[in-house]
Amino acid sequence: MDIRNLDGSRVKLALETLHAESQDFLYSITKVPELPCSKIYHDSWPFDFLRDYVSKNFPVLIKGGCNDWAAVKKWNSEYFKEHFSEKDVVVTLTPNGYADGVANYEGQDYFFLPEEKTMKFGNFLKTLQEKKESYVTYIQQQNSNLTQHFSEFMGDVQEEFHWASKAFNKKPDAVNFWMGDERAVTSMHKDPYENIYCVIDGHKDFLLIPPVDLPYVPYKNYPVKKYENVQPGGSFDLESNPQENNIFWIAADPLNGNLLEIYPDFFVTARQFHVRVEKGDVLYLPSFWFHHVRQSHKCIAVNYWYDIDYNDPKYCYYRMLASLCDKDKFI
Ligand SMILES: O=C(O)CCC(=O)C(=O)O
Repeated sequence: MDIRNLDGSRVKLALETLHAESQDFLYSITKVPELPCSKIYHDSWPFDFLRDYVSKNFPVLIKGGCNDWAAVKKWNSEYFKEHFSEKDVVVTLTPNGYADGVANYEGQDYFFLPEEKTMKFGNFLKTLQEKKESYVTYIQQQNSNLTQHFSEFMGDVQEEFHWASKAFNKKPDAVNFWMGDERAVTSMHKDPYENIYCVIDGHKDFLLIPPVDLPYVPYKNYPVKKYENVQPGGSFDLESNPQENNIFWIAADPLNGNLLEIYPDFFVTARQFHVRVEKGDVLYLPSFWFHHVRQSHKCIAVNYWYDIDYNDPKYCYYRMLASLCDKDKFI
């Protein structure tokens, strides 16, 4: 058959085949596999990790994978308050916990960027302690803020995961520090990074959807707004001219059950994996997996982003899938 004569029913059949085959051979289990941390001390672990998880683009939870770090033993609000109260930190502020997410404003949905404010670490910790209504703070910059802005913390964690660097054959591009309010939600999205995510204190709840389920993940075009002067109690201003005017973002919010009727494919057909990452655990979150994240109050985490290999056939295949679903601008 000439590719130029492909019709819509052929595309539909192809997508159904992808769902069925991946159900039988990949996603018949509904739980992210868990391994004891003893695995990562074997010489063969970088190879096993590459073979069993990276090459299959499949997540894995390593229980206690960073338990031996000084950070896990030391870091919590009290420790930071005692030692780093006067340190300047960049904090994102929102009235509802949705930084980089969709929210309704005066009857219309917008993609909201958070306000970013530099404050003393001690004052940030106070916002978490006080937990004022409609005032949600989160340290969540993803610009390697741990190595750039918290370099004095680096002695308590590893600069890289040697087994991961060996498997990916590169050093991490970014190492990020996260700490925040339990009301802060990271909305569903995906990244072109291999992600090694470590919880230092508290826990994080990840909802994961594999990249092959892109056909069932709805996107919409949203006008962008940016919060300014967010105050306890709910008042805020909006920046008049955010840098971007529009953004394509995922329209389904897993926390909003009312959307079930509008997006049944997302809620019913897409394969959803729920995984709680507890203190000392390490999650391998493969590139392009959709993820939605919530956390316990004052949760602290560190993650390592390794750039993907663009010369990997999986990448080309995801691009093709995105074109098939008319979502190619989103990859
Ligand atoms: O921890 C979070 O809130 C979000 C983490 C995330 O989206 C990421 O590491 O890519």
